[in-house]
Amino acid sequence: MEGSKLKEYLSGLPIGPLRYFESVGSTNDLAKDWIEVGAPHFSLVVADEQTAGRGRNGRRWFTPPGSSLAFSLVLHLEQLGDFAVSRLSGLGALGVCTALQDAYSLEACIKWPNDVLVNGGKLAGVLVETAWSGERPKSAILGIGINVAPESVPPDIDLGFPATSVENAVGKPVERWTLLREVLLKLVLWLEEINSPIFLQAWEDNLAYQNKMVRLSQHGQEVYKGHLLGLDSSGAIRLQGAAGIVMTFQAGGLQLRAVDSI
Ligand code: BT5
Repeated sequence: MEGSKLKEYLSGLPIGPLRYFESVGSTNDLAKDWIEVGAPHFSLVVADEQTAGRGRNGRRWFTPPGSSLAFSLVLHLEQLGDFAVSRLSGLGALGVCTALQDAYSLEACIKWPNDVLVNGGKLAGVLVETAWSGERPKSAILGIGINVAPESVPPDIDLGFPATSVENAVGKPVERWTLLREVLLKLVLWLEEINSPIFLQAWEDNLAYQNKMVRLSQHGQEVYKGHLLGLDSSGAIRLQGAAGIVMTFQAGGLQLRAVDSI
């Protein structure tokens, strides 16, 4: 039922085939399995519920049924340009952020590298994984989770950062398949620009904490503290630390926090 409704909502979009599941471990795993047997570029896996949804570095991503968006897009790397691989988490975050801005009038922003925030709360996360063919990366899996209804927000005890949902922010019910359509439309548009300076500028313009003091940490240990200057061409973050030294960091397992919110 939901599957055929979803097909209707997504009809006419320039994307590949769709697979919809009531409940899965992780949509990224199903996308990976599908790649093994020839998933075309822009194939889409959508699930109502994930029982083993994951974030970066083995962290968990909460996707209870009936309240969230959880989906994975298959992108074949030979179809993308030179810069694309390092910009894909930016693509996911920018797609969600600009869909929320343009279709729902929300003041959404991106907490580098992969979170979308509204009113200081995280309502979406992006997980990019790679499928290999022998020694070479062949495809990317762009996994996106969005909290739509308030029930999708995990209990505080599970969180290292405040969370919210699209409905909390909008103040009324939001049809999740309409939101998915809006996000996919943005992803298609931004993917066309992914190798251009326009993309990088948009990603940078939408960053949270610009010119603010932020802290990067890994496994709870501070790695660097400085003013957030922006991004380099690969999407690495540039911070100006004490004594004016500018350092650049790739996302890896790093977590970013505004210093005054710790
Ligand atoms: C992320 O990781 O934010 C990436 C999340 C990607 C989820 C999608 S859903 C479709 C696809 N299939 C998957 O299995 N994954 C992708 P990270 O930055 O590591 O954040 C994870 C942290 O966010 C957790 O440790 C929790 O503290 C918090 N968290 C978990 N679920 C959340 C939720 N629903 N809303 C807000 N925060 C959450």
